[in-house]
Amino acid sequence: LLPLDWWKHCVLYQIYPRSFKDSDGDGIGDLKGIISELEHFVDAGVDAIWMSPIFESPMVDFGYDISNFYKIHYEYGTMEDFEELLKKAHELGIKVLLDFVPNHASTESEYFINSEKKIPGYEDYFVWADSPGPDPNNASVMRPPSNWVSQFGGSAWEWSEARQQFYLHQFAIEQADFNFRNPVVRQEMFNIMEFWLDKGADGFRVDALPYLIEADPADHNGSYPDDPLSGIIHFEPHQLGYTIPLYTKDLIELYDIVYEWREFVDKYLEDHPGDTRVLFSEGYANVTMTMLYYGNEEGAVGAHFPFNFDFITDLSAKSNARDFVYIILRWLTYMPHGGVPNWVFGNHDNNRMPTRFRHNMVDGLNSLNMLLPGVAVTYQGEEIGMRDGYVSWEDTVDVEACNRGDEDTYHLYSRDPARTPYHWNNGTNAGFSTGERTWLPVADDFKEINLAKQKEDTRSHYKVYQALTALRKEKTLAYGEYDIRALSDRTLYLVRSLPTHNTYVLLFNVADTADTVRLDRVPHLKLPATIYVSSVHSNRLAGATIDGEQVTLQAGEALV
Ligand code: TEU
Repeated sequence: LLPLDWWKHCVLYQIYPRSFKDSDGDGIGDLKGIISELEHFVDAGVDAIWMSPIFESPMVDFGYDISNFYKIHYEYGTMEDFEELLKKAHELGIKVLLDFVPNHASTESEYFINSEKKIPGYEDYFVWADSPGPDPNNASVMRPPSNWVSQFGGSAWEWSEARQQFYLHQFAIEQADFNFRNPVVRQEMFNIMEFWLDKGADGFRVDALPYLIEADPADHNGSYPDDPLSGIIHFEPHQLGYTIPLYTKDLIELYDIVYEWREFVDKYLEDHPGDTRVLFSEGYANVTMTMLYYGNEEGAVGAHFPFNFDFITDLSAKSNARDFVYIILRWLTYMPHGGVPNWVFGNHDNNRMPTRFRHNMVDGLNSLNMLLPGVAVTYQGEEIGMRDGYVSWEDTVDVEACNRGDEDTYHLYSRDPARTPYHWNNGTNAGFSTGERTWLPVADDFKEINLAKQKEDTRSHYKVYQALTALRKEKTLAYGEYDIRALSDRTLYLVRSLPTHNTYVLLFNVADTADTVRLDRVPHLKLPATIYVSSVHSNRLAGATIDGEQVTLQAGEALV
């Protein structure tokens, strides 16, 4: 068994810096806060962290609107802080990945300011387009070039008085889409990556890739083609869902750009022998388009892996064991040969894992994550089972919720509940900040659900998480075969086996009622079997043995 490169079997932890740990009492998380808690990752058994953007930003989309790609945002700290974070993390053996946001820049960036003024070299930095003329019903309003819709609601085109043209923004108005048909822009992306690789970053999570490139007017008689209407009649024009994003998302040309970036990183590594830097791509797309991020049939290589969001998009509390098995096998069978799989259960854009599923599934879902082959991804708080926080309309700050929702509907869109501060302990602001106000309210269940308490309790989600990350050091979990199947509508098994090594079996009842299953249907399971990990609410303790032909699992119970 050859040693695996670090990223192929790591536990990857997402930090949302604004909500992780505040060191200076302003109610906003920062780099010094992260530095002060680096030991947490060692204790939890995490191998690598990726941080949502920490770069200079007006914070319209909390860092995803970058005004300077080469600077640390002042609320988060300084370049010295970042260098210290990197150094200390590396000393502890933890890899550090940054968020690379290539699709767009803040309208307050030099790029955009210069482009709007048509400063030579910047004219075509963004997707600029003429208006087909004034609105017939309102002559003071210019008609947009096409019916394209922004992800955050409204038209994807915004009029610039200064330039007397529209610019494209697939996200907020303040996030202008770069023009990837411009070689100067393509070069600038290399420059940005090189800058952070030189600093020592171990790689990037690459943001919003499906939106990188749009239809070229040159292919459509010189104008931007309308996206087809979706046929769903209750959507208003310029509302998300009104159109099918045929000309704005998943365009085949975008993959060449991803392959170009991989080539760039691999070239960079030729001068750094023995080193590995990685690209993990982010994008919500169907399975075929997602798999193309790995590479194509012609042999081009892309991201080290595309994030797998299937547990977020295709499974929920309503799913049965067969749904789980189907969704897991779909990734593993569509994945190109030799690819590294990964599993994401939550992030800063979606409701938290225990809220989307059931509270009693936390340990089972973490067990599944850790026992499946490949990379286990954890969003901050999943290791202690943090649930969505309640954020009132008055406290809502997410641009998507504010644009698309109102007092009655904002909760359908708001990403704030998944972004409330981390629960360190039962003290002021859950130990997140000593400040009077935090940027988002702390969830009110922090006294029951917090790290300090779970470290003390004899049984807790955190202790289960630690046992699981420790188990991943076993060769079987890194190199073994997998076999996954539903034993009933409620219970699934996952077997990991490797000749001459221990076999590990996960039994997981995903339903909200108890289930009794026969163990003779689980391949490789030899009885009596020792329990390594059991969910917090299980009647069985780690160290106990299972004998007998059948076993009854409580709702949500999992046993390894
Ligand atoms: O999200 C990209 C993305 O695909 C969005 O559609 C996302 O799913 C949506 O906002 C969820 O409501 C990335 C970031 O993760 C997100 O936080 C940013 O807002 C977005 O890019 C723009 O940079």
